[in-house]
Order: sequence, then C-alpha cells, then structure tokens
Amino acid sequence: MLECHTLLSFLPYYLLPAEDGEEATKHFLQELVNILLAYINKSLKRSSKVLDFHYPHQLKEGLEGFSLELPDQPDNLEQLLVDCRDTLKYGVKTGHPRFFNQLSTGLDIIGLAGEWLTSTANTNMFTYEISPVFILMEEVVLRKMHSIIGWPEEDGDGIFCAGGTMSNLYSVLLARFHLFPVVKTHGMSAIPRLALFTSVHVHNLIIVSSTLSEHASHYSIKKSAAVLGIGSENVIVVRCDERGKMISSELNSSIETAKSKGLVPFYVNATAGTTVYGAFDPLNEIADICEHHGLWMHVDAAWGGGLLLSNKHRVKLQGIKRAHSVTWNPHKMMGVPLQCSTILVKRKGLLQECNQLCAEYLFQPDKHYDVSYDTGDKSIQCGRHVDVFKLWLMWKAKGSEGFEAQINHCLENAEYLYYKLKRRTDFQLVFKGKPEHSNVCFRYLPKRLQSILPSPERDRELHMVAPKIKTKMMEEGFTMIGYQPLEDKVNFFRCVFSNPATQREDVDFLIDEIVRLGCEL
Ligand code: ABU
Repeated sequence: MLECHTLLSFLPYYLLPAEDGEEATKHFLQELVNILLAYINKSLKRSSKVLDFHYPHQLKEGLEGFSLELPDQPDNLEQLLVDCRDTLKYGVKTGHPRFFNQLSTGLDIIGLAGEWLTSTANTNMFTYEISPVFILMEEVVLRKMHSIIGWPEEDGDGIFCAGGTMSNLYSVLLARFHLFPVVKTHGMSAIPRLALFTSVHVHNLIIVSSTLSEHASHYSIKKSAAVLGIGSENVIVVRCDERGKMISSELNSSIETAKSKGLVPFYVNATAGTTVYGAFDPLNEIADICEHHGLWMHVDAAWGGGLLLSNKHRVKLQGIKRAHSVTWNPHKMMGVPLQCSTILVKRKGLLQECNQLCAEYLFQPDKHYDVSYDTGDKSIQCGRHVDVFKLWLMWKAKGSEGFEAQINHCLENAEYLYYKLKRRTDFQLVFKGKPEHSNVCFRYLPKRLQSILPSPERDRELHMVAPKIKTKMMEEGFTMIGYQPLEDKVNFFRCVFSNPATQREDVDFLIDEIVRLGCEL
C-alpha cells in the first residue's frame, strides 16, 4: 500500500472515478477533514484571532505561496490541500464567539454536516424524480414553519430560495399576480401604475446621498420594484418612530395620498426585526390597514422570524398570522449555515400559478408519481440548491426547544451589553430603551469628545470614530463589529448576537477592545 504522502503527490485525476482511485480519494478527503477540523477548533478558541486581514492588492499579489491565479497544468493533491488551508487562513472566522459583524454568524456542527451531505448528494430541487427525500423534507419543514406562524398547515405554501432579498422579491411578485394575473402574460403595460409601501428602516439600507442629512432609502423592496418593472420610485417609504417601528397612521395617510394621485396601492411590507435597530413593526395595526384597503400584507421576518420559536419573545411578532406572505431566514437567528431562506405563502397554489411555465423537458405531466411534488415550477429559478437538509437535521438535533434556548441566550447577551453600556459615560446608546431583538446600537465617545456639547462640528468628529476604530480592529483581528449611519444619525456601531458560542466574557472583551482602540482618537 502506498504511503499517504505519496498519494498526495498524485494529480487530482487519480481520485475517483479513476480506476483504483478509492485509496487516494480517502486520504485526500481525510486530510481535508483534518484541515477543516483544525479550522473549526481555531474558530472557537478565544485566544485565536477572528481574522488575519490583508488588503485586496496583497491577496491579489499572492501571500506566502498562496496564489489566486489559475494554472494551465494541474496542481497535485498536496498543493490543493495547502490552497484549502490558506483559503480558510485568510478568510474571516464567522463562527468565532467574537464575530459580531453580521446577522448570520456561528458555526453549527450538525448544520455543517448537513451541508457536507447536501454537496455529496449534489442534486437539484426541481423535481421529485431526482430529489425525492429532499422534496418531502422541504414540505415537512415548511409546514412546521407555517404552523409556528399560526397558519393552517395544510393551506400554506412556500419555497426555499436564495436569501432574504429574493424571498421579498417573491412576495412582491405574488402580490402583483394575485391582484393582476394578466401581468404574467401581458406585462406592466396591461395594468395601472402600482404603489407599494415599506418603512424607512427596513432590512438593508443604503445611503442615497453622501450628505448625512439625506434620508436612508430601502434596499430589497426597492430592488424588487425595480426588477419587476414596477419602478423603485413607486415604493413609498413610510416614517418610523424613534425605535425604528413603522408609524401605522403614516402608512394609512401614505396609502390615501397615493390613491389620490391615481396610483394603485397593492402591497405593504411590514418588518419583524429591522437590520440595524432590530425593530418590530406593529403587525396587527398594519394588518388592519391592509384589510381596510384590500392590500397584500407581507412580513419580512428574515431576521426576527427565529423569535417565533421562543415562548418569551414571540409576542413581538403578534399579528404575523394575518400576513399573506412571510420571509424567514433560518440562516440568521436560527444559526443554520448559509444559505437557508424561505418565502412562506398563505394561499396554496399561488406560487405555482404565478411562476409555472410547464417546461416539458422537466415537468412532464404524465409521470408515474404525483407531479405536484415537482416543485421546481413554483420557482423563478430553474436549478435550485438543496437548502432544506441542514435545517431539517439541526431541527432533529435540537428540537424546537433547543432553538428556543439558543435564541433566548442570544437575546440575553444583547440585554447584558445594553445594561453595561447604559451605565457608562464613554458610550452612548443610539435609541432609548431595551433592544427588542439582539441588536444593540451605540457609539463610543473618546475622552476628547465627552466634554464637548452636541454641535454639527462634534457630529462630524463623532461620525469618524466608528470607521477609525473598525480599521484598527480589522487590522489587529481580535474581534469584528459593524457600523453605519442611519437617516440623520452619524455613524454608530451595531452589535448583533446570533452565535450561540458567544458568552458574556466576549461582550466584555468587545467593550474593552473598543476602548483600547478608540481612547486616543
Ligand atoms: N440581509 C441583510 C444582512 C445584513 C447583515 O448581516 O448585516
């Protein structure tokens, strides 16, 4: 038998399906597993860094033998393993307990196993004939999510899709089709000018002007309107209160105004867990308004949906069952490896009616099984990745109670940070009151700025503090947190907790690190 290192000096074409490739394949994959295990262990060690940051030009030039360039001749297996190790080395350890930068964090081992299995199966979600088990799993998981929302299990529908923005796009598409089915065949010229509504604080914000006084504009709903030919200008942005919740009376008057201008309102996006503040819109009040005006109500619970699994926190989504559709991303608060996002629809059959084109090479009606399980024609994609298995496996491993404990823990961390910051004079909370979700928004005030009274000049200085701290933070690599401005508010940090590995000592570390990096600014 050949030694492992000899096998690794082979070229990749010695691997299966090459004849006698079993041994080389086994060694290669075992070595890869060793690299991944070392990475996982390191990711969870507090003594290791979150990242080893390099600027784009450094990575492009190549570092210590790691080159991004593609060769004409094949590299050997050993080199490929070195490349795998280096790829992880120069990346960001998003599972590290001190990574606070994004809504999706953590590294769930069962979820990871699910992703490995999914890639090994390497199949496509469009038909039952090639994904029998995954298609049925999708049905089971979606039904479970429907029942958690409060919809009758057998009525609902849904699909896994590529992220929250895509889920929201589906919701606008369905709402428009529900009102004007003719649009599918005749396009926008066959229907009147539509208007849709969302709050100024919703998921994914961009600053539309370089001046801070300009308002922040919404991203995913505007993008949907642009993609679907409705026009981003026809998205009407509704004002929020100081906590970032949509003001329902403003929604009502915006609808009336749009009608008076001859537009046809058809859709409202309510948010359960905004990206920056973690705010929950008043869903019952919004549902009343939607019912009154006959509008489609969508709830973007991409971030907040996980709270439905917590008996303590699900009250924040009261009224969600009145929605016509819901976006819920298990890859956020439930900690499922990316990506895992759903669009859930109350009316069964609508996804199919809206999107089906009956391609005969895939969806033959005369197959020997119930072809309603060929769910691919519900989708706007053709090929669709299997996103359900890792979630199904994690649900088996934790039970709903395990998810509940995990989510409660993340919100407890947020509360811990909030109370710590509230007591300090060198930190300033961005909004009053306890966070509703696991988002804590705050500024650090270097000594120099603590004694200066609020003024535009002080704001200009304060605006630069978070980016300066973040630069040093990333260059040193011990932790990572995001920052942004919002509407007229200058840059502030947003700390989010979705990683069950994070403990109070990590929260303490974050505060100390910000002070260490920022005290001289
Ligand atoms: N889908 C929005 C995610 C943004 C964030 O992780 O901060």
